[in-house]
Amino acid sequence: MLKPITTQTEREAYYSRISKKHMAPLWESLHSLVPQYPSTRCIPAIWRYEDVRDAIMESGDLITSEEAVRRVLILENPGMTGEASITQTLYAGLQLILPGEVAPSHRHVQSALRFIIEGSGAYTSVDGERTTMRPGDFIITPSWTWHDHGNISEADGGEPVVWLDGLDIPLISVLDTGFAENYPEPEQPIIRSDGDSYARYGHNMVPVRHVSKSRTSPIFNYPYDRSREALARLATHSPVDEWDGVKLRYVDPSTGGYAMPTIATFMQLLPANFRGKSYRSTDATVFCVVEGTGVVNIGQEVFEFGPRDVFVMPSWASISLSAGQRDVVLFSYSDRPVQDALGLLREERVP
Ligand code: 1HN
Repeated sequence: MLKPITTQTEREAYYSRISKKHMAPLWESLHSLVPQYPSTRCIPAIWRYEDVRDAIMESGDLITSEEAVRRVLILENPGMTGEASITQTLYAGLQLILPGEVAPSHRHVQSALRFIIEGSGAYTSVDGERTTMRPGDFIITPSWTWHDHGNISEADGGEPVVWLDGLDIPLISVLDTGFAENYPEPEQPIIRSDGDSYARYGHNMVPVRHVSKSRTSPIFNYPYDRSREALARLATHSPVDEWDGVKLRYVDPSTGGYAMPTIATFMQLLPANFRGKSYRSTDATVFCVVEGTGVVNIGQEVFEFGPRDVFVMPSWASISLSAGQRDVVLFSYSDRPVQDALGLLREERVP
């Protein structure tokens, strides 16, 4: 015989009693815990460089990079205010370093990428090697490596330099695997000359007895002119993908795998007047415009973009990219290596 159905009031009284024992009824939240498709708090958003540049430069009068440790304005996803997240797993920020400044050396478990946006004179040191930061360069700070940044003096031609930082901060936070420490000096000692890693690993060759010890690429600066040249050649001499234009993935040349273990990075070219078809993917992606102007449709949003703008595509939101009268070049990053490794990645292209 069926028991009489309880009333909502009786159920709520029961929920309240069990909450004191740190228990809750699964049946009230089952649908949101196991969504039919990704339902994220991450929303499409754009940071237009012309709207944010003044605030970034103003931060240079507010605090030194020494005091701030890192003078960065976090790009907060408007759906996740206060969480230092641009997507569920990734962080983005715009960092400023002025001529003559040093951002002191430290290391942490979080992996970082730098994508240089403007200015000249800045350099970053990673694990005993220094590299000059130039606009369009993609630079890696691997997990648990000492890193500090600096800028030459104004007299030597140093300018304010701004770059986009991408880190796996929310991912490391959800896994509770974060450790960090400061280096005893502001700058670490330099033990290899500028360009050493690139000479060893950046020319389709590796040192004869090289064995990969790290999960991160041994190249730590992928210079823009090389990436740009490859894209230009492919756009001119071969058919262009109808969704992506010409899109290349940065690799660890010693394995062919992703350049970073938790973050995938890409550079793509949309030929002038390209009208990209629509696709969606579970790897929420951050884009940074390098060259050209265009339009991106993300979900219900339409954003016009230009050089140095940053925009974000949430998981499973439809996206299509279009170029204006000139070729567009876009850098992008996502947590694709993590989804790939765990068999979670899904993509769909609208024909
Ligand atoms: C960090 O170490 C850097 O080294 C940039 O430049 C941004 C955001 C959160 C935590 C550490 C850097 C960061 C960061």
